[in-house]
Amino acid sequence: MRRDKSKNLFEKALKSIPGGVDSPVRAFKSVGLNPIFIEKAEGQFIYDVDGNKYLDFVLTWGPAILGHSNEEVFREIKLVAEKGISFGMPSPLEVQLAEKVKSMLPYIDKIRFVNSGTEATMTAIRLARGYTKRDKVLKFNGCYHGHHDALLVQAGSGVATFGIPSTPGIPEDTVKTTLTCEYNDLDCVKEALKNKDVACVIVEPVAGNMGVVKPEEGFLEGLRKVCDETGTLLIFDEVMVGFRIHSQGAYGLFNITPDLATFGKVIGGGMPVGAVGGKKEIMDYLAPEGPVYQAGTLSGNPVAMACGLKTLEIYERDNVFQEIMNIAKDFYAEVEEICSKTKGISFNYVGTMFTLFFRDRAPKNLTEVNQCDFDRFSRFFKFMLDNGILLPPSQYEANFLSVKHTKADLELYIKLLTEFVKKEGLEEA
Ligand code: HOZ
Repeated sequence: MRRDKSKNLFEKALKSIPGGVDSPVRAFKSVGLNPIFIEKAEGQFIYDVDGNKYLDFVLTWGPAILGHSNEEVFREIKLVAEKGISFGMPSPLEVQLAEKVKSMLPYIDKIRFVNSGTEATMTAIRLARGYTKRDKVLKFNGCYHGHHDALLVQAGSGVATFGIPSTPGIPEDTVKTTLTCEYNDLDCVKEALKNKDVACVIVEPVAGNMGVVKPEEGFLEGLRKVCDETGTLLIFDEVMVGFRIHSQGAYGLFNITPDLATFGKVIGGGMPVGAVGGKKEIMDYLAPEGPVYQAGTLSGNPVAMACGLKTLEIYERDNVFQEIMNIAKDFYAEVEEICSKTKGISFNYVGTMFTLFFRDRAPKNLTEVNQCDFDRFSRFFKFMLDNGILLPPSQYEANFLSVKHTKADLELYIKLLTEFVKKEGLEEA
């Protein structure tokens, strides 16, 4: 497979863009390759500038749950864009998207739209601090909540991929108020909250940014209970998992109601949309109703709102979550079967997200993810890429499925995984 045009573009990009990419996770640096530059994406496939076609498990890092370039969504975007692409004033579409999300997630009384997942979690943290009049926040190692100062501590995603323990540029004083616990360690949380001075616990209810790591039985329930006992707000960060682990997210899957939830990715259908939503009495603390300030010129942008709204309408109408699960069921069972017969591989999946870990047992926290065989992951990534499958280029990331992925597509993944296992001599004797 030749990738000369990508290589040339990357060389050019390096001269004018730091690291040649606009987000570190796109660099294939940790797997020892150059990034591919993309020409177009359709359905379950993505095409690079050299004309190579890949079955896509990155799906723009989650949003493309309908597959790429859905025609109905495109038509809607075009119709809306023809009336103007930004007003800086309220438009009917943001009300419609708010109502749509509320109808799908009944625990949300009010929702504020922003432009990214980072903005959503930043707003949620400020709101929690303003509402509780407490400064400290608690997050979990390996969870990634975007790149704002307060939460870029022991973070997953690119921060873990590139082994960056703490980022220059974030003042010591800022992170003094950020407490961290290992994922699934409820005792650590109880200890941290006992002085009743923590504003909020923010958690990915299923972690996706250290690969898919599941909450152990009782963990989320325990968080809810200890938060209630100590007056701490519980924030579910659903930027990655929203609409992907269940059609009603963590609320639907675990029957636990957070005080606030943050969204991104699927909610914008591929356009820059984030959101924070939750209980009325907390949400009304946001300006102009309340004293906590948050703003954005492009927030609620009509084209982005139209894209998110149409995506969610199709998602609901076509029972997209269930459709994906119908196809994924056998695939997950087959991958589990392969893992049970091999050494050095394990598998975690929840809903439409999965990660294959190069470690004997599926990890339950960041310490365990850090024990994976990263060289083997790099070889796996390259092997799959050379055979026409694009995976996220890091062990610390989740793979995503769309409604366009077919049984045959997933069989190709299984076939290649089986070949890789043989090649690496991983079969159990
Ligand atoms: N949050 C995304 C997956 N971990 C990555 C987005 C990015 O950093 O570009």
